[in-house]
Amino acid sequence: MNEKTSQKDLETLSNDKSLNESNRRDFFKKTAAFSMTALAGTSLLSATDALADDPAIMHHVPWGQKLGDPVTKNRYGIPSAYEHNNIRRNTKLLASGNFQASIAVCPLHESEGIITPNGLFFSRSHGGTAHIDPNMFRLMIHGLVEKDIVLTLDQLKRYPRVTRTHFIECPANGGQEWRGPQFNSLQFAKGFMSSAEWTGVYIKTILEDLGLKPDARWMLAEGSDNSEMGRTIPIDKVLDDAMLVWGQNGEALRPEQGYPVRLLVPGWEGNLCVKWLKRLEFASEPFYCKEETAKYTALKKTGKAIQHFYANEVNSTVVSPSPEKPWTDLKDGDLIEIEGLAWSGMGTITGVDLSFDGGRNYVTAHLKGLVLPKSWTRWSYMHTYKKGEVLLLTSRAMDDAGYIQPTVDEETEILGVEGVYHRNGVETWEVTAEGEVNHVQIRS
Ligand SMILES: Nc1nc2c(c(=O)[nH]1)N[C@H]1C(S)=C(S)[C@@H](COP(=O)(O)O)O[C@H]1N2
Ligand SMILES: [Mo]
Repeated sequence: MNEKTSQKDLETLSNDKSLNESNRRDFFKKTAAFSMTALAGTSLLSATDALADDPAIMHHVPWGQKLGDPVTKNRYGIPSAYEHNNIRRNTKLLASGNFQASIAVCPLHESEGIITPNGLFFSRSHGGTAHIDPNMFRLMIHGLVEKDIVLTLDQLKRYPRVTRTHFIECPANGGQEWRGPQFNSLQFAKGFMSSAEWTGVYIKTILEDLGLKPDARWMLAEGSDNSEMGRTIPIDKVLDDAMLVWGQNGEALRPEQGYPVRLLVPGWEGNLCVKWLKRLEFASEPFYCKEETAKYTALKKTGKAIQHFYANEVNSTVVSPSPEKPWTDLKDGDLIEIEGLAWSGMGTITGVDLSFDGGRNYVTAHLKGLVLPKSWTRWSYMHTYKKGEVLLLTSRAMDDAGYIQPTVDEETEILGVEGVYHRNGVETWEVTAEGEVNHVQIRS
């Protein structure tokens, strides 16, 4: 079909009003049948009649009147220009002095499903993003192993690979909000995390090959970036499910995620997932005495601190509505889907409750799609909107380790408000009479 004939055919089609109208009637008939069976008579879109004279359906649309771009235009595809607002964001408030040692938060309000596109993955680095030539990559594995080794990337990739879906969450996610809401934004309040399908090798597989000495109790992982970040991880976790990963959502890791290889410690604090990895050392003692290593502690109300604080506890948030996705366009009687995410670094999400009154009463939400261990789990609840209603939307998740998210009071009773890390008390969005959504904190 050449340009002329296709154009002519399309013109004939779009000028034939009767054809268009009968197509539309068919469409509405089908839609009506769907909503009656699936939604038992309630109206999903009370405003469907607004489509009747819509020029976008009545007239020949501009993008159909000429040939589109050749498929070779973007050899590496990019999102539609209309999606330009779906971006990572930064603020001076979160930058430690400059935008190299900084954080770029994930646009969770635009997230779909349980995977973050690589270009939107939350990024935290203490010394900026390093760009490493994969030919220059070396990984040294030494200490309490039978055989010390220095691997190239190709050698590392010869180990049998596994692919797993896990989130990475900075333990400071929500850490600004101990005393109350700081950000009227889902992206800034909860966006210190993202999720991907990671490909790499279990460290236990490498250790079976090299031989781990029986007195090895700790593993130090060190990065080659400007911050040379080092973290110490107990051997039980290393031998359970820690991985060295080079694949992120079906392609190589992004530079911001530690290209070419990072450590992945599923479910545990994001800072342990050392990026731009260069060294693993096994030892009988933890490495805290060494200057280059650090660990995050949590100061309790009693003045004592929790020293070993690794897994990210069960957590959840409402994604839609949110301050960025308000309900200002809804009409009375509209059926609307409330969606959210739940996650736990200790296991698999077993359920999510949703409250409309700030946590006094709860209904059961429905878990959608894949429900995987140490992964984001998407949940949903269908709600009939009443114009002018004022709601306090609070979600509460549970995991198969037996934990349930605490109330804000339960959490601060134990941990006080001086800390930064491991906040997992329930989060609340206030929906105003106008459908605006605000971040609030409910204390009893
Ligand atoms: N080498 C190195 N690894 C690092 C960091 C770093 O600054 N340097 N930041 C850590 C922190 S604090 C977090 S929360 C995670 C963030 O991973 P991401 O940037 O892929 O989201 O990486 C961790 N790994
Ligand atoms: Mo972090």
